[in-house]
Amino acid sequence: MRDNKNFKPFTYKVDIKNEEISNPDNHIIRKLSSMKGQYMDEKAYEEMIKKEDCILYEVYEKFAPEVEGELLQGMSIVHPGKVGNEYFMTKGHFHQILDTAEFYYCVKGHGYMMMENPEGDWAAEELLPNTVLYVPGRWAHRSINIKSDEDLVTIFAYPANAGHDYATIETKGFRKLVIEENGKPEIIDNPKWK
Ligand code: PAN
Ligand code: ZN
Repeated sequence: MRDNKNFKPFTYKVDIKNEEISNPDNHIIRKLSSMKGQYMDEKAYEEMIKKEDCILYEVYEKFAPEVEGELLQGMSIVHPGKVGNEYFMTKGHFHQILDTAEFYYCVKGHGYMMMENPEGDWAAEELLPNTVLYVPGRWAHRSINIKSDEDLVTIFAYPANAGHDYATIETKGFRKLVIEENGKPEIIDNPKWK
């Protein structure tokens, strides 16, 4: 949808227990194979994918016209698990229109949002139920599930015309990673960061 002249108000239900929103316009399923080269431990990645191309995370979207001023919304679900000692996480991205922000509301689970901007700053904010996270414009963002037995579920909204730049993160990675060390999450430098 490229214009919003005939777009009408709407409501939808968020089902936290079943991790669904009503009548989604899109359901994205991201598997291990879509994350090649993104995890630190490449050997662990290869061994895992040989066994099963498992689902890492899912996104339900509610569309809005892709014009300035509209908001695209949805639910993001990162499943529990690790590749080596690095937790399951989303690909992460900058918005194509860099100066566009995003609102996140965590409804279930425990995790981190890893963020960084082109100016060289980074930030990791903890996500717990009822935490609201504001990702300002210019900040790349990636959700990371640090629980071993529960999904990390968030509701998000961002400008519908923002677009996604995945390529920058795919090539450079994030400056920091969240891994498990002695049973606890630790933030470390990404040895492969360019
Ligand atoms: C979210 C993300 C969602 C999945 O809707 O798209 O959590 O993460 P990736 O897009 O990095 O695979 C968002 O930030 N949209 O802009
Ligand atoms: Zn985003």
